[in-house]
Amino acid sequence: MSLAGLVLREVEVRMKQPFVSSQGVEDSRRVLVVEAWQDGHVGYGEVPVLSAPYYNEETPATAWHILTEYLIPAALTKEWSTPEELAQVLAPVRRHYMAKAGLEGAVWSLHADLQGISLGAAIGATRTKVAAGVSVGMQPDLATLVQVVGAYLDEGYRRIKIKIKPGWDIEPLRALRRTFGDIALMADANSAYTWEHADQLRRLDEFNLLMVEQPLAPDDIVDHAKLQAILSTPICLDESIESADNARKAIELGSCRIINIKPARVGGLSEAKRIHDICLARGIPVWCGGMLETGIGRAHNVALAALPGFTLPGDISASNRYFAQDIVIPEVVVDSDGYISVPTGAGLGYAVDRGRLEYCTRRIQSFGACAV
Ligand code: OSB
Ligand code: MG
Repeated sequence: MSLAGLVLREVEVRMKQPFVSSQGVEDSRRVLVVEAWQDGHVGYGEVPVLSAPYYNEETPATAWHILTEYLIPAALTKEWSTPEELAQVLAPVRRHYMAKAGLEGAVWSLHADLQGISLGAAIGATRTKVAAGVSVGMQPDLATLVQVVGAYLDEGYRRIKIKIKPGWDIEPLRALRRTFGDIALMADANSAYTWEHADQLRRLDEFNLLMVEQPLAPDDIVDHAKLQAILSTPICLDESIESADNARKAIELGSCRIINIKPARVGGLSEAKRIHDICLARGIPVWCGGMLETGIGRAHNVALAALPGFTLPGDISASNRYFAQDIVIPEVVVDSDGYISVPTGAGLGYAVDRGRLEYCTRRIQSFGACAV
């Protein structure tokens, strides 16, 4: 597969309200959008970096640098014919998984469009709809948390996840169980605890959570295994799993019972699918995580979550959970039963609003035969 050219943009999309986790605050999404062009067709990918390097090492500036200096030149000069082969061409660059995922994603989307099939069909998806969950950031107080969660339950979301850290864990979970009873509830610590907190983490068992996500450090699958051995709550890994090989080792060590797969965290849909396949073969349930993506990255997540091993509701919410206006038409919507339909049209399945994309663009560069 050869490309006529690529366009790289840095865009800014305002969020309706700030999103707060143990790793910091995001109040606007400054992400990169990659366009891959061929024969008048275009595919879109997103690099959903956060503003500061607290979730992983990447930022808008590092992703721009790695894409313009290394990844895009490699994609335009080396031989490859499928998105999976492109992933191999990009692999010699260490890490920088979100930068890679944006480029590979644009090519997956183009590849599907050129074949006249949906992105989901191109990666082997089988579901027609995916269950939507919502990730709720830290709130100023318990009353606000209860009110915010109540509103999402009313909208139909099928699973609630809250962000926790030492000092914002037991009380918020107790308040939610008292108010809403037996809802599908989980907590995400984004590595805010250490093995020293083992006793405190054991107290989570009383809340009958679906899982606790990434309690310990990203590089620590050893202490996660020790912790899983003393918790009845399943541990789900997020930051620790950046490749299929990481997933295999964590499963073999007993570091988790569930895995959150985000295409952006693992370098793209090809690696995400590989992690899915390993987990399916070993009986480890997976769900699709999110990085506060705009509609472009969100569309990729919807396609991924339609693979057969995605048996748990993901962090895939409606565009309007984060944005007053998204950059795709139609926006991603959740029906009153809490499901998102998997698009069947060719390519991404959601049209990019070109006017809005231009309006949101802060920086743009083209490569190959794409004139801007
Ligand atoms: O840990 O899952 C996470 C957002 C940004 C970075 C990391 C995470 C998150 C979320 C929100 O929890 C997921 C989403 O709604 O996109
Ligand atoms: Mg997480």
